[in-house]
Amino acid sequence: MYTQAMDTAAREGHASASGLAPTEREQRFEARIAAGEYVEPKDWMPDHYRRTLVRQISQHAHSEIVGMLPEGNWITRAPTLKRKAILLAKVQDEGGHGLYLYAAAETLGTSRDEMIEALHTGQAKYSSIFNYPTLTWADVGVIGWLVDGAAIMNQIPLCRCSYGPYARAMIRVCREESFHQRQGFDALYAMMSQGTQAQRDMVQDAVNRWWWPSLMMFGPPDGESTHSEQSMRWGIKRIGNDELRQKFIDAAVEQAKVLGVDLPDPQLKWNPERGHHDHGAIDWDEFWRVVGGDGPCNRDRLAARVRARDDGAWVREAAMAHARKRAACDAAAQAA
Ligand code: FAQ
Repeated sequence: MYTQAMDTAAREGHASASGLAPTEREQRFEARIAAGEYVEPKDWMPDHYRRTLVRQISQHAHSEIVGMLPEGNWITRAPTLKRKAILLAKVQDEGGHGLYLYAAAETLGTSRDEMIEALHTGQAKYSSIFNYPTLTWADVGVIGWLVDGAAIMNQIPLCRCSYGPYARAMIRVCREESFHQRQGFDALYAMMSQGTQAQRDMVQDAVNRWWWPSLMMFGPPDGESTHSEQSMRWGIKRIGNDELRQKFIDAAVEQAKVLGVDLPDPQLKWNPERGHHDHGAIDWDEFWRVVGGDGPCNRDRLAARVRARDDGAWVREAAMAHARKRAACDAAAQAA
């Protein structure tokens, strides 16, 4: 799907061999960005642009992979065959998204092994949201409705990201995420409209627990965001953290009315002057605590990923041994 461009050193050498002074190269690069052109793997790009993309895309990939764990916890306990089949497909999709994204990041000259090592040693981040537990079946529906809903809101603008492989990966990811959001809403709607009082209470409890962490998915307020300004200038991010969060809140309020659930924010109120909903204060201390590794499930999530890699080592070794044997057989057949 992607051109693998692991030849960073050669490319830098080629660029200086072109005789252009770095500033001229940078000006050309900035002009391409300003003209809305895509940057492709073999194009010259500033190191900082490359590093910013590897950071964001790899963190995004890690989020998809770690994000399989909270819902995966419910595959064996889904209430019906239909819900189980949907959940299996969804969790598999998230794994696929992780793989497209690792492939997109690899085009920038960083191997998947390096990125996974950075995740497992705690140097790379993944979305804070996946450090919360899925206590009931309603949590699975709420992840679809709110977490995938927030992910889509954040990811639609990434389809216009200035880096071509990331933008193209996001188009496919967003199509699948909208199915994910719909299935979550549908599961909740079934419980709210046809369920028992206990089921409706379970949905409300899940919404109460996931609402605020979902708002944190958009990152810190713009004023405290380390990367937003530069990433917006480079067309990596098209819309700031605060604006996206506000769009998500406005959409979710209407959806909550259809579902018949309350959002756990007494200050949530339509403001006709702003044309948006005002909302209560987000607990940024909690956000930074979770991002820093001290959320309810951080240790479990990382331990599960490390264990999966260790347990899968024999499969990778067997696949490599099989590939070597196959290549030797093919070579022998050709020589005969
Ligand atoms: N969690 O300067 P900014 C999904 C970090 S996919 C953890 O504003 P930036 C699908 C940030 O990295 C969900 N860390 O950063 C699914 C930076 O630290 P660094 C993931 C966070 O990059 C659904 C520092 O704070 N989506 O849900 C978070 O400009 C259901 C300062 O922040 C993406 O990754 C956070 N929430 O903006 C799967 C989308 N927020 O790197 C399974 C792509 C911020 O300097 C089930 N990413 N930080 O060490 C983005 O759009 C951006 O990276 C933001 C952050 C908006 C997340």
